[in-house]
Amino acid sequence: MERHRSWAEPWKVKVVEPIRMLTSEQRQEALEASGYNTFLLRSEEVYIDLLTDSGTSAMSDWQWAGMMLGDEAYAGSRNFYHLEEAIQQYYGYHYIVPTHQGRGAENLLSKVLVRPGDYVPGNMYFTTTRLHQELAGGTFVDVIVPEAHDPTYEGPFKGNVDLCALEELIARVGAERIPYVCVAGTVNMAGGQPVSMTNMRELRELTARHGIRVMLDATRAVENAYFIQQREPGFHERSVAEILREFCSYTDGCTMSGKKDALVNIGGWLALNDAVLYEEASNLVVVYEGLHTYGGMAGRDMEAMARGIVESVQDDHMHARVGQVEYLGHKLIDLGVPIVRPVGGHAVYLDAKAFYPHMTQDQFPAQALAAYLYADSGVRAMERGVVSAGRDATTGKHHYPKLELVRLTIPRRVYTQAHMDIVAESVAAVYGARAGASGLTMIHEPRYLRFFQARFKPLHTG
Ligand code: P61
Repeated sequence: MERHRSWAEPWKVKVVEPIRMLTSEQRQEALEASGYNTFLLRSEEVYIDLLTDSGTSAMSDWQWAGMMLGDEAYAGSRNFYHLEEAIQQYYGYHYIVPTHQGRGAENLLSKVLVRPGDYVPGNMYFTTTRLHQELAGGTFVDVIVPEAHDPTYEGPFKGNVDLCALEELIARVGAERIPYVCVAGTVNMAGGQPVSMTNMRELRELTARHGIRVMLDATRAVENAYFIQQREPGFHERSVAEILREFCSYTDGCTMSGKKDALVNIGGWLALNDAVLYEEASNLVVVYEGLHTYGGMAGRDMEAMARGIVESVQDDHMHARVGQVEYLGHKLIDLGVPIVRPVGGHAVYLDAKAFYPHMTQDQFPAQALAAYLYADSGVRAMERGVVSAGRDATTGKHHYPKLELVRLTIPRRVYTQAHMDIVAESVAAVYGARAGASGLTMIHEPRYLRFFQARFKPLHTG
């Protein structure tokens, strides 16, 4: 492609789904009925849905065609073997255990490897990942580079593992208490920030010296590979597919939510290179998910995911996908709105602390900001701050993350540039009205993953 020209998505639209914006009064009512939690809105009440990129992508005609080729046999479906081949070819792992989605794989991995009293270092927590580690008796330890916690710092690889912090942990607790290092690329809670290939190579070298495994959260590893291609010296001429293969080669297995990179509405997997661990996981999967050749998915779902993997590693797809996120991010930067820098792979993250410096974190500024945004335009976003961080498993106190963010998550191949413009206008309007904004108080707090179902009310009305 000629670099000086504008670029566009490498597809055209074949099927459309109507959307509509409710009136301002209706949106206010919906917000109250949902306890100021965007997870509790009905999707029909939403105009532009940027809650998540999980399971919300548009499938291609080739994927839909594959849905008609579902082999719905209970055991040994041909679609499982297609999926297995695609994962082996593009990610490079030997053994595949299918699961209904990412957390199913996290459950299996934690049950197989984490023992009470263990420590699981990771490049920033992720909600479901950490919970499964804790439920298995482990303690998560954050070993991401410190700049990941600074929304204004413009580093190319803010998802990197802090190798010194990891060395210190190993020295403190002993390698035998660390079943694996959990590396996510990109890092969701840090703003969709990538990990460099250099960091992965060094991590591999360090952990090999101590006999510690590395497990990848591969949910957005293709987006991570795209950033390596764009930002890391020596990778510009290599394809996203090649980079992904090398990246995974420094790890011993992965958990995967196919609902993101792999362009499907449901599905996931656990991949392992070790035959003994695989034996155990493929036995456990029949307890929690389904037989080891479907793991909770229909045959057609596995076919769609096998095809989605092939499409996801195409350079032009990734260019358009991340390009759209960057388009929205740079538009907001130009409007003077504080966002996490640099712009991430799957979402633009608003810095709620910078929006509302007059609120304490106990007033849930990001939760409030997501509510104001919905009230303004029907755009649905997600809180990624103190509510998402939950409580410390031992002390029971709130975690107070440095990042108090609202995530505007872009589904793949779903919205147009015009939708992004509408979103930017609405965010700018909410930013303009920031001085008059007030916080929330939590009136219902579920025990696990509270952010999904918690309810709030305004601290002040009017
Ligand atoms: C998301 F608010 N992500 O970003 P599952 N690892 C990673 C993920 O991003 C991920 C999973 C594992 C979602 C859905 C979601 O706190 C939340 O297929 C890096 O969702 O089980 C999921 O994969 C788990 C939203 C999950 C959340 C947890 O929107």
